[in-house]
Amino acid sequence: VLSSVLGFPRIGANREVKKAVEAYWGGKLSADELTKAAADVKKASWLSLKERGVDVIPSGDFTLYDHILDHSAAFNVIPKRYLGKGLSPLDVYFAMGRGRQTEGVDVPASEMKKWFDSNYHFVVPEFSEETEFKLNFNKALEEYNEAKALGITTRPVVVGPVTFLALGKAAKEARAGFQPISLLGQLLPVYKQLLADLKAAGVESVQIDEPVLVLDSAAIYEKQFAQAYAELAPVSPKLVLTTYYGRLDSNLTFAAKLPVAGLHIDLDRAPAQLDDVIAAVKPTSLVLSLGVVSGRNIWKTDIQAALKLVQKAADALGKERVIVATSSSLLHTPVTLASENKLTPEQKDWFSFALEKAAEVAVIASVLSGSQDPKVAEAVEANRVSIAKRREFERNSDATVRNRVAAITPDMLERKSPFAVRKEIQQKQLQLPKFPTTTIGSFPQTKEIRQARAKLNKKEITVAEYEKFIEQEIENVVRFQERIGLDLLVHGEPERNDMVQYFGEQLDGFVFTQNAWVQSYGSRYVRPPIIVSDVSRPKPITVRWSSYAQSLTSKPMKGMLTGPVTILNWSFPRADVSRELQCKQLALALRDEVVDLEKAGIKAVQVDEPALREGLPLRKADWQAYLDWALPSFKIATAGVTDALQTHSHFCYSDFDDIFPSIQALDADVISIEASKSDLKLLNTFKHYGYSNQIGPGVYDIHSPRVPSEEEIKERIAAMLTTLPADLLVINPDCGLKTRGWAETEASLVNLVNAARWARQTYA
Ligand code: THG
Ligand code: ZN
Repeated sequence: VLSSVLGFPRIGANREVKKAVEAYWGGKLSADELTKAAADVKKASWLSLKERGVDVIPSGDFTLYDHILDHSAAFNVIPKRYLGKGLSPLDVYFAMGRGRQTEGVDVPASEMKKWFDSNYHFVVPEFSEETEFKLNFNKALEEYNEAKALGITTRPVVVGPVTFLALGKAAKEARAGFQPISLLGQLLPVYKQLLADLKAAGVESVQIDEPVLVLDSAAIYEKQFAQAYAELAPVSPKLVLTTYYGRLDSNLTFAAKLPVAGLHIDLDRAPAQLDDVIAAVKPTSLVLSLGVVSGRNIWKTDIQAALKLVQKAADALGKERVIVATSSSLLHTPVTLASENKLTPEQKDWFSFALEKAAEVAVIASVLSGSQDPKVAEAVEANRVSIAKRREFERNSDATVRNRVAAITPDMLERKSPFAVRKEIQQKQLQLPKFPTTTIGSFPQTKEIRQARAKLNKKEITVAEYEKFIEQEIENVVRFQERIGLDLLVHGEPERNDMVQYFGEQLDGFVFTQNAWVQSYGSRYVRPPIIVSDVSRPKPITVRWSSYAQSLTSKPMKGMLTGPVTILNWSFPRADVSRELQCKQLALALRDEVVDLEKAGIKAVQVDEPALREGLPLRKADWQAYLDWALPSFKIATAGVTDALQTHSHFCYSDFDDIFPSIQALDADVISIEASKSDLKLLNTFKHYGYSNQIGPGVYDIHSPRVPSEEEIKERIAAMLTTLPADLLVINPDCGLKTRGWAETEASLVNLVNAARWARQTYA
């Protein structure tokens, strides 16, 4: 029985890729040096997987920025705006990912979207009638050869054709109603070339990723799947059709009939599909790759439980038709537990990161093969002991917290008066002008801020010195906002490493890591905290900083919190109790914080829920069950205050069409949403549903260093006002500014304030 890993973190054990890519952007590393740095990381990954005993090692899954962007570049899916500017192919690639504003070049980044229900973002391919597919390069083949030169035979990973088109969007210049999937016929010859080249190079099998098969929306592509694989199979190495993050459901009927050699299913997210899948593939000769080791969490795999699943498949199909695998790529997990030295041995024993998961896959496959190796038996026994210890720990609960959750009543979810009443009371306190300007909360996280935090962690400065430094940063941000004329101020969040990690570190029930980075997008990584037990707030968290900031100014200061759903979705949750319970525990902790902020004299508090949308289950049938606890959790957190407190919330990503009524139901006084890259879509959403509270659709994209002109912002405001009432519109960027430098932040915000002044005159 073979063991297989579907993909590995691309960031390097010590964030080597981030460092190299950013050095390249900064002109401190050449393209050749960047290639070399990447090669070192790939080599280290392949060798360490081999060392852990993994049989099927992936190649072609590496990326300098985003694997979907790589695929677009390889297939020549490059919007014209990036071409003809004298940029090298590598710089065109990065310009697509992050935009570019250098001498003679001014292009915004392509749209980024959340990758399925994860905290990873991909760069959305843009298709039109003009798209001319051709193979600019064959990444899968290059990496296959690169590994082979090191003596390692790998299985190339290729994004499948239907998924590639289905995840893309129609380019602006495409005709109305254009559907990317209509290009399948033109795309397949290029796939044939790619796969035939792999075959010619001696590649035995290819992992072809079609994760759209776990979505409801794939059902309409049945014909296209049949067409694609009928054409590709004859010229390809053996294809393993790979699905992950969910269940195949009715798509199984056609997927199991495709002319491929194998099918991979996710048994971490969807263990219940195993029986149906076995039944569907039994009459065929398909090999079944069973994703029993989670690619999405950091918990040690219960090997006994995994063995039961794989054994069942082996009994039904024969061992030779079974592969033991990770459920998905391991890109969502940190590289290795070996880099953690602050976790207690007890805690460390609960977890597996990517490399430890690779070892688990190998052990499970060995047991299933009937291995008599004493090392395997030892590993299985050690795993049994670890799992038993964790189960023992899970029996602990915090009675106060549990009782408080059980005692939540419906009235705790509702504000005292309706929005119209609150709006007047709030306006009296806040005295904001029409089209008030504000920001989403964070200001540039400068090198100095990061250094101060690093020094505090290394005890090179005292807590008092650190706090003095943070106060100075807050004062600078406050003076800056006053100077350029923003209306509702923020303190800038210099004290926070990350909006989720920071709260994780202040709350009981979490553990956090030293080096457990996970890629979020491009060169931006996060370190998700881990929920290990019941969550509570030992003491106020942000009150000190928000009150300090308010004490500096007569303008209103907005308190800044991360919402319960987002903290949950961007942490590694525990697996022994429901997400609902964990979310409600977080909601109660945050409710206390919001009430404390109001008591401290803060008049507006923002509770961000950027991850509310991405947490939505992949299948529509599961949505309501999620919304039934996610929406109340936000309301629990924000409804403990008087009518006078203006609540804000922020949502990233504009795919709101389907849940806009839920956003309205949160009843936040003001929401801001990321909108700048899909204006039209969002406006249609407003037109369709209407919106009754205040709203700030972002007027420019902060994910790129590019400075928006005043004209551009005015145009956006004018467009917004075609569907939104003027007294509801708030003017703000589309997300927090922590990734930006000061120069572009100042230039952009000055343009934003000027555009708001223009709007006040124009729409008086
Ligand atoms: N926090 C978390 N997840 C997120 C965001 C976040 N997911 C969506 C969105 N925001 C992604 N955006 C970012 C933006 C910036 C960074 C990470 C994700 C970032 N990371 C620093 C880096 O890579 O240099 C490291 C931060 C640190 O020092 O802790 O700047 O905001 N959880
Ligand atoms: Zn955002």
